[in-house]
Amino acid sequence: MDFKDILNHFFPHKQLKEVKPYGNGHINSTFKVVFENTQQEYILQKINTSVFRNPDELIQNHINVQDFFNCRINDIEIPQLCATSDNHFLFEDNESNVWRLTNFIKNSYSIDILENEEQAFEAGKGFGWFVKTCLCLNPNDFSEVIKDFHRLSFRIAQLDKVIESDKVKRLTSVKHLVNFYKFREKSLMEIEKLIDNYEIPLRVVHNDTKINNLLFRNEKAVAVIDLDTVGSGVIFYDYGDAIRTIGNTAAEDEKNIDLVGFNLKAFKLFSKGYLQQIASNLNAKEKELLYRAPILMTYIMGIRFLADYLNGDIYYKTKYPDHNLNRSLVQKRFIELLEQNENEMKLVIQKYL
Ligand code: ADP
Ligand code: GN1
Ligand code: MG
Repeated sequence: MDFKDILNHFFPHKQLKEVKPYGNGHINSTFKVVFENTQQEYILQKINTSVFRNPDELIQNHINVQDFFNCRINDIEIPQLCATSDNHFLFEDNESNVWRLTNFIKNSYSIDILENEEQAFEAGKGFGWFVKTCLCLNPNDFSEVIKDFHRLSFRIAQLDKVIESDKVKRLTSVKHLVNFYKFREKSLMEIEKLIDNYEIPLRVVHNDTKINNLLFRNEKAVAVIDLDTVGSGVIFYDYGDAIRTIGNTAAEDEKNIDLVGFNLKAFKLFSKGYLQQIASNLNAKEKELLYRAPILMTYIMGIRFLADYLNGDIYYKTKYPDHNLNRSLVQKRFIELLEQNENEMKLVIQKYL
């Protein structure tokens, strides 16, 4: 089935002008769509159904957020789902591909790496606004689209399993990296215990706050996108995962490890923007331990990239054989830098709480 047929199910009367691959997401296939004689552009996505096995649940989660947000006046947007002419938000083609269409946020762009520190403040404001707006939503109303998505014990077990099978015989070459991660697993598991005891509360959070899931216009945050994983989680997931990319001077997959640095100014500005939105709603435990969130999330992503590498690169999109390995090495280096900056991070967070 071609794009024209697919889009015809959403807009039977519009004439297609252009469809082109767009963005740098690791999961779905994303296209920008332009029709003739209309200013409004669209984002068409083929949902990765190996990752999201139940796309209906993912759409329902998006609708939960969209319906609630649309009853309010917001200065930041989220993407709006477009319905097909028979009133569905998903279209399944005759090859069982599942498609979704949303509005393209006008004149917006995403970045994969911070270009200036003001963007860190804007990102903090954007992601902080998102989680603040979700405070009234009930996590139990959201489906868990990927089971145990940020559950550390699950990610560790997943890594252990691929180490055990060493399916593509890559283990010997990454022993040092495995040891690095193994050395830290016990202390990070303390956070999971606090989540399980409800000392760190479950809220509706975004769950995928890397910098390219936020859109800018004229250097201002204008939209929070990629709502595929929105739902139950803890504040640490969003705050920590955002610092993982915003606080890093290098790209997530930088090959030259010497370029990986901790951008303290960006860390401060992100924290300021984020905590201005949400600080007054955090409990004492969240405030006390927020400084550990960046290490936790960088660790989780680091072992997920490593597990995918050992498993033959089946989950994330990769562009070359060692792509997942490089991603994991960058996370390792960034964890070391976060560890060195732990005291400074604590002070910054205290200041903005
Ligand atoms: P993935 O789940 O694969 O990460 P995303 O939903 O994050 O897919 O989309 C990939 C990229 O496409 C984003 O990083 C962003 O650059 C762009 N994008 C996605 N949705 C929109 C939108 N509604 N308006 C403008 N750009 C978008
Ligand atoms: C994926 O979809 P995308 O590219 O925004 C992944 C995140 C990882 C991220 C690492 C559903 O995010 O969990 O943090 O890659 N999303 C899913 O770059 O697995
Ligand atoms: Mg994305």
